[in-house]
Amino acid sequence: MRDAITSLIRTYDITGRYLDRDAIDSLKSYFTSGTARVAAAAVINSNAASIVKQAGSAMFEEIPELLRPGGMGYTTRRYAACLRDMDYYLRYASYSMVAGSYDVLDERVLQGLRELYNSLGVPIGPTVVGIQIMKNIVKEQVAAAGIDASVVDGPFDHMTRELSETDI
Ligand SMILES: CCC1=C(C)/C(=C/C2=NC(=C\c3[nH]c(/C=C4\NC(=O)[C@H](C)[C@H]4CC)c(C)c3CCC(=O)O)/C(CCC(=O)O)=C2C)NC1=O
Repeated sequence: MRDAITSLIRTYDITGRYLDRDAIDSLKSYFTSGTARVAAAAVINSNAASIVKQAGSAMFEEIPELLRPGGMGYTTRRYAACLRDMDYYLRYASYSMVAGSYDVLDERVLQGLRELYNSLGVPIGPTVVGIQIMKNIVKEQVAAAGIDASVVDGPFDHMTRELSETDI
């Protein structure tokens, strides 16, 4: 599992290069956005339970078929499993935001997730809707705390992109 800095150093070390202009620019942007990324993570941390609950309700409201017999939100067990998954997505998104890297998401969350959901019969489309709703709730709260909310997009959009990608 790597953060922005360890990834960068690894890339340069492999070819034995000093940190060039590009490297310095990306380090600068990592440090410049650092305060906002950490502050946004703190907002997530203090509101995680309500963010997950709110995003889950909004997703089920938008896609009510999920709650009908045969749907993947039907029965309290499935409903709870879904919210638990949403909680994973939120928590790992906060790690990724702080790390300035998607590596933690790729390694801990996304690897094999599509295959798993397919084998369980959990639909990907609604999951992506849920992740995007959660992103918007987080952005609102982060902006309301006076923090630059643009730091929130990356991890949620990365999960969405990776989940949506279809195999040939
Ligand atoms: C940290 C990495 C990690 C992830 C991501 C993870 C996901 C994960 N979600 C699961 C199940 C599940 N996930 C859902 C999710 C949903 N139902 C819906 O209607 C929605 C579309 C969606 C929520 C957004 C459901 C319903 C199940 C239970 C499926 C079943 O057993 O019938 C399972 C099967 C085992 C279990 O039920 O606990 C795993 C492993 N586990 C992990 O360790």
